[in-house]
Amino acid sequence: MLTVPLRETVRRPLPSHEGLWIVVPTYNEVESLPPTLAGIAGALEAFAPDFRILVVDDGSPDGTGRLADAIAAADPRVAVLHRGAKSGLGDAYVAGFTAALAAGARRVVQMDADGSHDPAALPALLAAGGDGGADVVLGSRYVAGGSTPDWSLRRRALSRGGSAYARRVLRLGVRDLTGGFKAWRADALATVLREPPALQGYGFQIELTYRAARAGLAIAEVPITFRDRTAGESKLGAATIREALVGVPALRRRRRRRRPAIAASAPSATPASSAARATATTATATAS
Ligand SMILES: Nc1nc2c(ncn2[C@@H]2O[C@H](COP(=O)(O)OP(=O)(O)O)[C@@H](O)[C@H]2O)c(=O)[nH]1
Ligand SMILES: [Mg+2]
Repeated sequence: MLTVPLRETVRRPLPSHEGLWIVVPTYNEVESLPPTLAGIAGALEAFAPDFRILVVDDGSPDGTGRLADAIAAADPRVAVLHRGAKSGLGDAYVAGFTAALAAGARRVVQMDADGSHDPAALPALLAAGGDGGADVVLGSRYVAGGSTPDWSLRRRALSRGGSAYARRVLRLGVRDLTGGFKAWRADALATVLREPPALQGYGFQIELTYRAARAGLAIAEVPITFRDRTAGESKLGAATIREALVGVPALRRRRRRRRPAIAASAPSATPASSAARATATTATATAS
């Protein structure tokens, strides 16, 4: 049994599982969470039935955390990480990723709880990665076959523009940089988490993919259909967009400043187990 190392996390042992973990962050998703969890279980039943789901809840006032506990009590494949307060999507993901890696994850999928990320795409995401496949697979709205059918032209232009901006500033070939439906090999995820990420919302999604590209990891994009949530409200608002606009150029500047240290110390590939230990240690150190 391993204990989640972050200070703001309720200290609870997370049962170890050396396999697939799906990390689902929640803030006020009481209506959306049950169908999302059921959808994940249904989609993986035939393809990868030995999975675990980690819900990372930031003390949702609407009771999402309590509901997740009730679901977890009835289903041993579901675990819940409770954080004391909402401190951003990036922080929630780092806590969830760290816990999943410490529990022995070999593959980690990140996905939203609000129904926008269709669990039916999980087999395709997983099939494109892992042994013999890419290190990180992105569910992509902006490759052939991907779509956002519920969005207005304005919303599409904003999202596409956001990805195009980050692609140009960071000189990446990836089409969908702001999405949050990704499947990671554990060692790749540990590599990008070696240092605490700087950004939280859309910027966090961009930052991790940028780090993967800089580390020389193989990135694949598979098409997804991104639907609008049907319940609850979006938590990623204008402030998150502003953070990304300012923060993305800073990612390049930060990298230029750190280049000598990175070149001297970082191997391009790290075994999963030692990388996971390094990540857990980093989280402990930064939280204390
Ligand atoms: N734990 C946690 N989850 C969050 C936070 N912000 C957003 N989320 C979750 O992250 C996912 C994506 O957020 P959402 O509001 O749907 O973003 P949008 O789709 O870009 O509007 C959803 O499952 C949210 O509940 C946060 O600060 N903490
Ligand atoms: Mg959403």
